[in-house]
Amino acid sequence: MNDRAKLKFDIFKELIDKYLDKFVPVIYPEKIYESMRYSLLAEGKRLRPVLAMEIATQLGASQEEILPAACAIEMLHCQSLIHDDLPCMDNDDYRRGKLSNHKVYGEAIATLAGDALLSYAPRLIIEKTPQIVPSEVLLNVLREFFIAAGVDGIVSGQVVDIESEKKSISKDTLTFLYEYKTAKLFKLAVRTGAIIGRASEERLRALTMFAQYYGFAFQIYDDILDVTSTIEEIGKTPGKDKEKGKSTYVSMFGIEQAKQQALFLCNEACTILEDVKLNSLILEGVVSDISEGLKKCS
Ligand code: GRG
Repeated sequence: MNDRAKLKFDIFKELIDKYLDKFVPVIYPEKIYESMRYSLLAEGKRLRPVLAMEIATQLGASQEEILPAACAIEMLHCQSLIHDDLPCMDNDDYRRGKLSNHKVYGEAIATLAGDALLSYAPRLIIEKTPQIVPSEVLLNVLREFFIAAGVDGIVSGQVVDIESEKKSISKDTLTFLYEYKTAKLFKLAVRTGAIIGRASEERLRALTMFAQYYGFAFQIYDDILDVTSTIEEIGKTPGKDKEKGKSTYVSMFGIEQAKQQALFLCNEACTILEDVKLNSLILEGVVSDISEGLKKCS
């Protein structure tokens, strides 16, 4: 990402961090709020809320209109990470460069922290979005949120992920997995930004396709990093996919082919961006971060 894009990205990220901090206070019973804050305020990239903010504001919405929904998306993402790390799921000890939530607060509180974030998020959209956003727009945003959070979204992605462990799966199943586990939240982010920014149907469709390509490239890159990186670089334990017998693009096709596929997907994402004419340095930047990162992997 170039310097101008990075500067804007960091400004949005700072706003999102400030907002998240403000909206999850520590009150009685402190333990649950502390556990929510422990994961939520940890050093995440904030990619999804920044994408939502960038799209909404490039389309003419104000930052105030999109901030609550952008933060709600980060809360949902954070919930999925907390639950994903639990011993009954992927059993990971590290996340975002720190011990995972259940390692610090125990499994019961970590599970409840995830649940609490999941129900806090839509409340934030309803209660904090300014009134200039019409109710029908808000309802649409909430509908997108519940689709992505539910059985038509990351829940089914996680189910197929678990059921695919230590099995040889088809390419169609792998595609389902990437789409539901990862691309759905990027689609939620871009669609939320587009809906709040009152995008045309045509733009909404194009941005959804962008998120599909970007989400797939992102997951393939994440799989490659699992094999090629250190814990310091990715903030979580590397080598987990192999240890758990996960089917990934890397395990099915090898690093080189996975890399080529991810680069192809980045190119497709860029082509859509040209057509969509949003002139967004951030959207171009997040794609180039993956393609540049891929070129350095071996
Ligand atoms: C919604 C009830 C409910 C359940 C969730 C656990 C679960 C079901 C889904 C897990 C989905 C999951 C963890 C997908 C992995 C996606 C992925 C590669 C996440 C890493 O994203 P980054 O790199 O993380 O953006 P940071 O920490 O930077 O935000």
